[in-house]
Amino acid sequence: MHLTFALAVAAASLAPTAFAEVFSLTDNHVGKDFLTAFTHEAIADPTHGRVNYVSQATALAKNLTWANSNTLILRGDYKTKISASGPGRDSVRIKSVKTYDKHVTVFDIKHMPEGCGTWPAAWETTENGWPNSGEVDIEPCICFVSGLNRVEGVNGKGPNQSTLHTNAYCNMPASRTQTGVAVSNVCDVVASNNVGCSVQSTTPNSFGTSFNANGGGFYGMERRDDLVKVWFFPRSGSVPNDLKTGAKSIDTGGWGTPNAFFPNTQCDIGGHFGSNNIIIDLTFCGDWAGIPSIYNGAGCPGDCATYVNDNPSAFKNAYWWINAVRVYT
Ligand SMILES: *[C@@H]1O[C@H](CO)[C@@H](O)[C@H](O)[C@H]1NC(C)=O
Ligand SMILES: CC(=O)N[C@H]1CO[C@H](CO)[C@@H](O)[C@@H]1O
Repeated sequence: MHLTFALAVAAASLAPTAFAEVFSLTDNHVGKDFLTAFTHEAIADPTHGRVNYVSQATALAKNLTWANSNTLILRGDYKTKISASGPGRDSVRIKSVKTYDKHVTVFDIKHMPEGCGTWPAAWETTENGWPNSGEVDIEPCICFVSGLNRVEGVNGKGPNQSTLHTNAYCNMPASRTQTGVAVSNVCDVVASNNVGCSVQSTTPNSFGTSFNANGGGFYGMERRDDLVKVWFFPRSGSVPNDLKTGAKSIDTGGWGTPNAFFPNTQCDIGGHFGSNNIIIDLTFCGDWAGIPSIYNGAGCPGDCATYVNDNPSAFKNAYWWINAVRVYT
């Protein structure tokens, strides 16, 4: 290409937004499509929750997974009292068959699991033979919907947050352009005692009961070799049109300042994350939501595992209602 022409084209394409990042729709997961494009992982929960992840056949038979042409529901059991000696409450964890490197994932979610002890998450990781290899207990994670359900009206911080979990040598700069508030800037799970580098959303209605009451919303996550960005848009607010409508092509340059921005200034993002699967799950208690100071600090009663075992009806609203998961590359 002639240099002057190339510069002119570059200048023209830069005109509408200074940092246009255009991606094309590759996978549009809606309704029954999830039953073939994702697998149910009937595994022991690596985060040690009070959960019994079941197979797809069991999930369909027990109506924990339900899909029609435009809706996917994933839920925890809310009918059965659980024996304290068993593995935990039945629930589901699904994983995309395909893996992705540079891409944008859009979640259109109408409802997420709520209630004390629930720990819902939508995230991406490279399982890499894990957990069967038995060696790796670190999941390098881009967790973009993850949080703690609190009792309405309980004071305190989030934590409704986006987090990177990595192996060694990955830090985030203290100052960066994002609307959320950085909680920790050390992404290495060993150095951060399994916390990772998380950014708490300051957008109201981004999680739990208030998210659900508001009709849910849209999460977008852009991953490139040099950065990860996460946006959240409440359904009732102003939502970028391409993201909202499932357009064939999207431009994250038009989505404004992200909630969370993870640059590569002190972290080789491309080197830390491989080809990722998308995972959606619902666990109970476990390594984070079950920590007594966190569980009780959220206004939840007694001991998390006992509460989950003994109170099935408390989990009636412990379900995901997913309109779509779209992947752009
Ligand atoms: C299964 O779950 C779906 C979605 O929540 C619900 O509409 C349906 O009534 C349930 N079916 C049965 C038999 O409970
Ligand atoms: C729904 C919810 O819990 N939102 C909270 C997310 O975290 C911020 C603090 O950063 C709170 O202000 C929100 O209320």
